[in-house]
Amino acid sequence: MADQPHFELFAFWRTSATYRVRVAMNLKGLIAHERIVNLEAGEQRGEAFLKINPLGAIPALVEDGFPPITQSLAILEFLDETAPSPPLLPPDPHGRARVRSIAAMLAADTHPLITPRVRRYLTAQGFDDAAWRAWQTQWFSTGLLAVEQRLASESATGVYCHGDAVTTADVLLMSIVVMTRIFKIDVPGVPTIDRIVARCEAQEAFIKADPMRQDGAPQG
Ligand SMILES: N[C@@H](CCC(=O)N[C@@H](CS)C(=O)NCC(=O)O)C(=O)O
Repeated sequence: MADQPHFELFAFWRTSATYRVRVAMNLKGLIAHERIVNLEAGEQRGEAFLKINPLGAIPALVEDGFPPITQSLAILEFLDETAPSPPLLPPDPHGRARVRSIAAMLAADTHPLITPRVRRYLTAQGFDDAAWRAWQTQWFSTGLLAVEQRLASESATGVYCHGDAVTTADVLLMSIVVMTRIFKIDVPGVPTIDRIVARCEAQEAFIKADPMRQDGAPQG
């Protein structure tokens, strides 16, 4: 796209929060030059990156001439305001509140518990691989089962999490589901989520954002 702003996205192949930005940009036909922050090498804690985000977490989106935007939900809202088509939020306040609420269940109450910084802390407290795996299973399941309960029971659920168009809630849902796959964590008993995921993952914007298709992902 010739007349879009020049964006740099601080990213890593496997991250849930970066995946959200990749999907949103794909949906809106935007591109970003990716700057790799290797989480496995601890680059998020290096002096250079801490100037971008003192929390030491990606993504960060930088538009030429502006300060970095951190926090994937803030980035999604920024993209939605500056490139409104297709919208990621419904037109009505009640619908927007519902989508933001479902998104926050995953972005605020699920994902932070399974980040590398939490793993590092728990490992230092004596967690071994099995304990970490049980921890991941616990928090992925808690978040996804709660979202399933809402999606299965609320009339606003449609083909997607909210009605029949992709919203931020679907982007967040997929960002958690792709992580369960990478970590091989099974969360059974989520038929509504399974149906929505099948719909999303048939779309180019989600396919292109698949972590396994990003630079640096393991091959084969
Ligand atoms: N709430 C933040 C979460 C950012 C975050 O935790 N990113 C992870 C990757 S998905 C990260 O960079 N973690 C580095 C670490 O935990 O050391 C957002 O939505 O952007």
